[in-house]
Amino acid sequence: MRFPKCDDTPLGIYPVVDRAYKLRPLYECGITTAQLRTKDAFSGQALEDEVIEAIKISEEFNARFFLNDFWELGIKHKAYGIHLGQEDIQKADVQAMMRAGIRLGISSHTPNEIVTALGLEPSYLAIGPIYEPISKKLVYDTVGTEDLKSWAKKVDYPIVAIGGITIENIKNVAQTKAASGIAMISDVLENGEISKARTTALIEVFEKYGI
Ligand code: 3NM
Repeated sequence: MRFPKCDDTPLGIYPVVDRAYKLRPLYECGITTAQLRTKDAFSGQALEDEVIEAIKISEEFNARFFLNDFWELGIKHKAYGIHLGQEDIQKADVQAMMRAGIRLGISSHTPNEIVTALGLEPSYLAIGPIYEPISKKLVYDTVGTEDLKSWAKKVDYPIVAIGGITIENIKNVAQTKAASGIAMISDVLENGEISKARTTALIEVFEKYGI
């Protein structure tokens, strides 16, 4: 049994934000997929409230909302999906997520990690870092667009490209036609807040050159 699909339209520009309130301006620009990745900023009830707010806003826009890490809260509040890293999938109750019918996206950085992720038959496979990440230091080599293309050819799952993708280089990633979604943290932001101008420009490039 595999995790549910993400419906037929490409995931598109896929911003990853640290606060729920940042979702609304993204959706107003036409973003249809987003992720909340709060890491250690919240815990307890504050975290749960943030998740509830994010899901509420996302439902208002009929958007595909993925919650990073906190899979139990995602199930409890019926998020569209959960996004987990390779270490998280070892610790999470994959069967519980499967039973809940929630979608699952998994990060991968190497061919071996792709094999591990695909063993769980996820809803999408994130591959990165395509370029040097701006907001996060990773120990992994950059993938680049050539490997993205060749890895994607071997994989029958939607791919999300992530890492160092900006308005300057997104065209190269979109033109690979390998990515259902192109994720980023930094380039939808200006001084830490959502820039509608940047977001709209990114969407335009995806629509012109992507799948
Ligand atoms: N995951 P920016 S790269 C959260 O390769 C994250 O798995 C990555 O941030 C991966 O768009 C990354 O600022 C950071 O480069 C993406």
